[in-house]
Amino acid sequence: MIQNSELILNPDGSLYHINLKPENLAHDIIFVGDQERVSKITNRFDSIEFTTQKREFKTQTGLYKGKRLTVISTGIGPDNIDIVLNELDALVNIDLETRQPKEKLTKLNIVRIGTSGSLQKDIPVDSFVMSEYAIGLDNMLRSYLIDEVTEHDIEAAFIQQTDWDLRKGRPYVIKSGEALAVKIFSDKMHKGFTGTAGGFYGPQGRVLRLDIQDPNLNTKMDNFNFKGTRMTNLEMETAAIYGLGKLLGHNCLSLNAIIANRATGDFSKNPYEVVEDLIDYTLEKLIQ
Ligand code: R1P
Repeated sequence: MIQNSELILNPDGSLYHINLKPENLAHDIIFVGDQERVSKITNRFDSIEFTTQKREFKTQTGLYKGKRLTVISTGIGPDNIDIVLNELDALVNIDLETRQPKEKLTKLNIVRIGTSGSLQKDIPVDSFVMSEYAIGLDNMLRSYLIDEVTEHDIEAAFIQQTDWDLRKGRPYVIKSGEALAVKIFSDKMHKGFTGTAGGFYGPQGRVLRLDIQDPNLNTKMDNFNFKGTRMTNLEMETAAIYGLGKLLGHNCLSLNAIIANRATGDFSKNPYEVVEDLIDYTLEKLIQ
């Protein structure tokens, strides 16, 4: 039995941070970072059956062209992904009455619709990237037993090519699940190798007033190449979603609208429009 201190429920029986009960959740789920993006997606729904919000975690469940979907905002960063994915998994794979894991695994389909900065000139602003691989530079996943789900060769090449200082922790590489990638990929997207940073400024090489540990890290990441695979973009959630999703047995895929290009210095003239386009694209793919 999982103790009350470990699996925390609110007085109404919902999960502690996400405020959801099992009946509030569809098994096809869209993650967004920004809580304002939830209604941008559900505005397109035929109907909304449920809405809740606690802190940055806003959730709406409803029907889009007859398909039941849940949209949830995770806020920023891998630490929030740890909360959201564990609590969503508990909703379907732990009996909240007996506090025991269920015998039969329920797999969730989870697609992130995010925003990101490109590292490569030929992946311009206003394009879409589907992360085929993600590299976590953040350490969150290393609290779990991850050796079975990580890509050791790419990890080792990254550490060697970027001269990565292991005092910052050991980066981990995770491949996306096949099932959703096959369903959602098209020639409208770039396949990507996405870096997930544990912060926005120093961890992504931005210098404001503080010197950073490796001022050349971004150039090294731009030039990283493993058997033709280049790093395409940087954001703050994908590797954590892929890692926890694999460990817990869910199908996860991360899509990013490119709103900045760190190689050219460009920023999208209309970042909202490219996100709207990615929302339309993803919803149509999900109902096929
Ligand atoms: C940083 O501004 C945030 O934007 C990106 C990063 O991953 C980080 O969460 O994604 P979202 O727009 O999905 O939040």
